[in-house]
Amino acid sequence: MTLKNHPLLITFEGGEGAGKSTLIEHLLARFEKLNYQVMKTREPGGTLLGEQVRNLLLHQDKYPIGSISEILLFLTSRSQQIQEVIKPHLDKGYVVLCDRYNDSTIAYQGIARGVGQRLTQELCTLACNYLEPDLTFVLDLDPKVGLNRTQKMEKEWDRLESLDLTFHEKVRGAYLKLAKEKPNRIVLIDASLPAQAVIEQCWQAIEKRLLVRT
Ligand code: T5A
Repeated sequence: MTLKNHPLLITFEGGEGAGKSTLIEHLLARFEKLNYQVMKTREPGGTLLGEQVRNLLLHQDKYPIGSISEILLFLTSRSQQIQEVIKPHLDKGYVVLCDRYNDSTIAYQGIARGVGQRLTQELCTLACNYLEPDLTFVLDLDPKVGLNRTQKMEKEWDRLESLDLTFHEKVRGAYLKLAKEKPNRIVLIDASLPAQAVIEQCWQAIEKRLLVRT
């Protein structure tokens, strides 16, 4: 099997506990088994600066963060990560699997927080210098189920996870809207299915769109 277009940027989106990290681990192993150069990264984070920004954004409650400041901090992490990690790997022909990207900013800040979809999209475009994913999976899940999954992991909820259910329902609605608007790039996946079924659906979509049998 070979890649039709190579290098590739594949992004993974969805609400809290939708199963992105689990899915990425499995897809990474599949690409490796087929001898592709593949790497995974996450947003916010992925660089020293990005991990500092992640701590500022998610793991503190000492000071408020306004919605525009919040967007600019997420985009600081992304811009740095593109420059330091994503672009250099794409230039070397890697498949890059990225846990969250611009659709997170548009869904969480642009739509759910109410900053505005268009303005947020423009800021994202500026920060990522027009680098769009080749393929995006949106893992769709009832936020009650997703938050319940993260609770079971016994990790401390971060600043955004701790927002009320109405916020997380808006995030879900935002992702559904984006999936409708960008059907060529975004594949909507039912994340309430068992993990193995989610993995298989995503792998099939990758094969269909990006791989050809030789
Ligand atoms: N954010 C981020 C913004 O507001 N704007 C932005 O621009 C960006 C980039 C990131 C936070 O920042 C926000 C969004 C987030 O609030 P994070 O810690 O990276 O914070 O949080 P998440 O990305 O949401 O990561 P989670 O770990 O919470 O969720 P995942 O990765 O989607 O889920 P995963 O794989 O860890 O699975 C959770 C649990 O469910 C199980 C797993 O085993 C695990 O226990 N599971 C399943 N169980 C049943 N069925 C399945 N299909 C399952 N798949 C996994």
